[in-house]
Amino acid sequence: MPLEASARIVSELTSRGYNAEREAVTKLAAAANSTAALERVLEEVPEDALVVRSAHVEAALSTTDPADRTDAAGSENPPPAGDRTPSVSTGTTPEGRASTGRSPVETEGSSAAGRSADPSKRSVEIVGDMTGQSTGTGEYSDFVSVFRDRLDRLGATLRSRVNHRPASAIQAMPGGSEAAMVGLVNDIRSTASGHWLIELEDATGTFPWLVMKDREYVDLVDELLCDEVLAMEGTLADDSGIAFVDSMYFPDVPRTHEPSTADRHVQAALISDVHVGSQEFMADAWNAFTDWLHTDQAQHVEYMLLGGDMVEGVGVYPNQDEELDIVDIYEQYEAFSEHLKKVPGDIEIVMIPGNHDAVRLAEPQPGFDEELREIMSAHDPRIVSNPSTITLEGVSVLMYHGVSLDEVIAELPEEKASYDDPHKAMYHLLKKRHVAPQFGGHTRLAPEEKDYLIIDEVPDIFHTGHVHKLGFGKYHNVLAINSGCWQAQTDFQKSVNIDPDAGFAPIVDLDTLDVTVQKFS
Ligand code: D5M
Ligand code: FE
Ligand code: ZN
Repeated sequence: MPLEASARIVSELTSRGYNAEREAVTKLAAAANSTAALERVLEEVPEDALVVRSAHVEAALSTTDPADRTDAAGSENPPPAGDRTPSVSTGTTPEGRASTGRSPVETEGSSAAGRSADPSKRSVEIVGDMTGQSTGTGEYSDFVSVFRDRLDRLGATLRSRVNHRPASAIQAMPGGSEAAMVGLVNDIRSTASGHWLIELEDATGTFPWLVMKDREYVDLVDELLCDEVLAMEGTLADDSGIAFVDSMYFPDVPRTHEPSTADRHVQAALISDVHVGSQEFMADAWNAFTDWLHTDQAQHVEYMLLGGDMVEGVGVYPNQDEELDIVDIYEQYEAFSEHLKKVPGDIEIVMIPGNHDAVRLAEPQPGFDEELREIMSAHDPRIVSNPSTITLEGVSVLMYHGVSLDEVIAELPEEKASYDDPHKAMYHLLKKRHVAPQFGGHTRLAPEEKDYLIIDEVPDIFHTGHVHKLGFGKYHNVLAINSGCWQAQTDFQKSVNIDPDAGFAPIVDLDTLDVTVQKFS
């Protein structure tokens, strides 16, 4: 397909307020007089339509002069109408759709350009979304509940692995006994002699565990974060006031985890941190990306996941206003929505908010409110909470914006977590089975009755953004992928030497979980 023509069509449609399906654009681009065809479509498209679909183009072209029809139709052997891939709706509602009560996407015949996308095969299921579930009032009792829930649920697997006792019972055991405890890390201190004292807390109290500097486990101490849940096993000192650690256990992902894959070759673009409204938003790179999505090379990309920071927001960081291109938050979302319209209308979009978005900052962050959903409605994205778990054709994806990664990177040694290898920082979150273990640092937590930040089920893909660095790898067969961004280096980032990976789109094959990276900058 002539990319230039389709890019022009997409931008024309967008400027008139329409989102378009790839097939619709392909058909328009292939028309002998695509400008006239476009005008015709715009005249005929129903008034309430937000998306220009292939059927609209077909209808408009069929009523025009044959010269305006597609080149294929004018060629020597036009395919008889009956031989085309039928433009059908199968009548069956794909599973995921049924569960969300939305109507199935209109299905279209395959295009002249040979698009193989069959919308009836698509399925998006939203498994975890806490939007509308928030019960937290910010009272002290909520903090007690959320940590109790964390210890109960994350401790469950650990309790089956060690012969654990509550803190209060351990204090009463005779010196020299073997003991084990499941608890939240309350404090981590080094002792004068270079050993490590880790205080674990459970519902009955706290107990100190000593990791000797010459033990093999000492290497694990530098990856511990306050408030994470783990189990320790060891021997009580003579006075039973402390225990010497022999082993540590983490909730972790089993090494045997076997990820699910899609039954057909289909791809998802995993991106984040668009930052529309910032002077550094890279409109050219974004346009190159959305133009690419309209090409045959991207024909298998049927899903797009957006991991937060759609817009730059206002008042997120000190002096941020000096680098704003759009100062009004609603106008930022309107501009973002225009950019989203350039994404082919037949790509399913799922998005979560980030720390620059106009939702509460404390995590879990509910999905956007009605007013913002309305602004972004043209492409009809599914808007869910940060974090959320979704399933794409059987492949489960845990989406989390990633603010806690700053913390993991700050607290852990360079070789275990760094901005250059953001996926390695993600591995630690998987090992802790929690997206934001540490309370009271960078990451703000909203106490709820339930801990929505626990990684309950092992995902097949873990998708984050936030640190503006591209990186991916596998941890116990889970694909961890951090998306990079669409914002060039800001003054702040320059001052702290953050060199963002901007203008990249990692594309995941859902049938193999292989990743390819497309560069647009
Ligand atoms: O965050 C992008 C990355 O840059 C993330 O790692 C945090 C860091 N960052 C950016 N600006 C600041 C300020 N002002 N203070 C601390 N850390 C910052 P993003 O969420 O896109 O701003
Ligand atoms: Fe960001
Ligand atoms: Zn962010």
